Amino acid sequence: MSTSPRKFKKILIANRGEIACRIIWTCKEMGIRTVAVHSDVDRDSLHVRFADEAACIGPAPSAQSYLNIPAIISAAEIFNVDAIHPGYGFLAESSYFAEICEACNIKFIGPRPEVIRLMGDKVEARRAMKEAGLPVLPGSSEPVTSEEDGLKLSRQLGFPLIVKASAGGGGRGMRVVRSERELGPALETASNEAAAAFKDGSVYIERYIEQPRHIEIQVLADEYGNCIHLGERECSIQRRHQKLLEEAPSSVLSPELRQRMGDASVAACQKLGYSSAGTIEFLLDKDNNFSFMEMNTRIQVEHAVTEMVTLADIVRNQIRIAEGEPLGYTQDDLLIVGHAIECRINAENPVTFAPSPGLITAFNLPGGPGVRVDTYVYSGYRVPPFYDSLIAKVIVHARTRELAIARMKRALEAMVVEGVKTTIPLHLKIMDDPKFRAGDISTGFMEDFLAHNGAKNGTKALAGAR
Ligand code: MV4
Repeated sequence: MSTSPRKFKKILIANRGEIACRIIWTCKEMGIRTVAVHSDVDRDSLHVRFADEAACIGPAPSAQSYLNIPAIISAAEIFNVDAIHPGYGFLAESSYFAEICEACNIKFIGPRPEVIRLMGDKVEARRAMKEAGLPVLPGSSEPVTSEEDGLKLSRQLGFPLIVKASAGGGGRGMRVVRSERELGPALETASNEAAAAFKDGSVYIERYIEQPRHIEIQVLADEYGNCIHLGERECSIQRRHQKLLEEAPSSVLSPELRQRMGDASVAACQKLGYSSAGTIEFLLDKDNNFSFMEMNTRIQVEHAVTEMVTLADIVRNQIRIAEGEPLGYTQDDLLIVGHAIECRINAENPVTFAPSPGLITAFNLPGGPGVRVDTYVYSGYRVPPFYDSLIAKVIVHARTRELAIARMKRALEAMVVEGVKTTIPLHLKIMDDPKFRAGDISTGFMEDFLAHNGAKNGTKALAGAR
């Protein structure tokens, strides 16, 4: 293996919030200096205080700050950084931004721009992953451009089907179709939604899986073709395509199925020439058949549960890989120990999910054995209304799932956030839910849960939870 041609002395973090802090923590441990960038309203965020240097890159709206490529590159040039870590969201999956970094001789901490672009086009990603040996759901190999083409395809596939936006992801521009007469209108509305949201109205069709589980495999790949997986995350508990809590490992994956999904993911990444951390999302049907859904080419919010059960530092690995270091260990070096759960603490009304920005008047973090909190807020901090409402992640690790649930309950009970509403009461209710406790979950879980505990029926149960 060749020795490292690059060594980073200074990294700019092109992000905000808890993930910016998370990246800075690892940089400190690695002896790498950090540059924070921030908008006008983020001056008092912890990522600005923790970084060695900081630059204001624009006003509050992210289009003028955290998405402002010229301002970010200018800061990178002025502070003379070696690399940029994009975090998640914002520019993390912009192949254009990755290309600009490259052109400016600043290392983008992530995969090659071509791979980011490929995975951003869901029709192309399906094709590439199928070719690379991953099971994909029966469906179209090209965008569907007419009702006629759609009907032809539906006669091969049968119903139900799903129409998805090729430029989509995260659930926008999707329509489930249960009969021939629904197909035309579904193609039309999905395409219009996609055109409005992504400036690209291309849509495609797949067989629809009812109540699947969302299981994703974390991979790490270096620039020399070495690749390993760090097992799976169970991400089925979400509402409107926003994940609420994640776990590792999944209670339904046998060691044998984990190995099959992991090995297939690793082989696919090697065929793609993937490098850096990445996540392959799968749908798991009732019979535990897995199918490729999407690949995320960034670090994810929920990476922490994988870190807990593997003892890996995923950010550190991303940085080492970007420096040109070989991975340095193999699949056999990896052990998955115990069970981890992450609850996303959002500044939101736990019943209506309406954002609840404002001044945090009191804040206490839980601690004790097996508890990790990733956050960027503190008592006296004002949560701005301009960005994502995630203010903290509470992650617990314990020997078993049952112990992890007990640990999460006592951690959430010890956590104090006053001044803004949070999703803590919702998570406490989920921890007590019999189906959740039995591991009986799917992507339909939250809908059922909210029908019993949510705005319509159980408002009091949730509102009174604290
Ligand atoms: C599906 C599906 C069932 N069958 N595709 C939702 C987000 C986007 N990434 C893809 N999604 C889905 N695709 C087929 N062929 C069900 C979903 C889906 C879903 C997936 C993961 C987590 C939560 C979900 C909630 C509703 C629908």
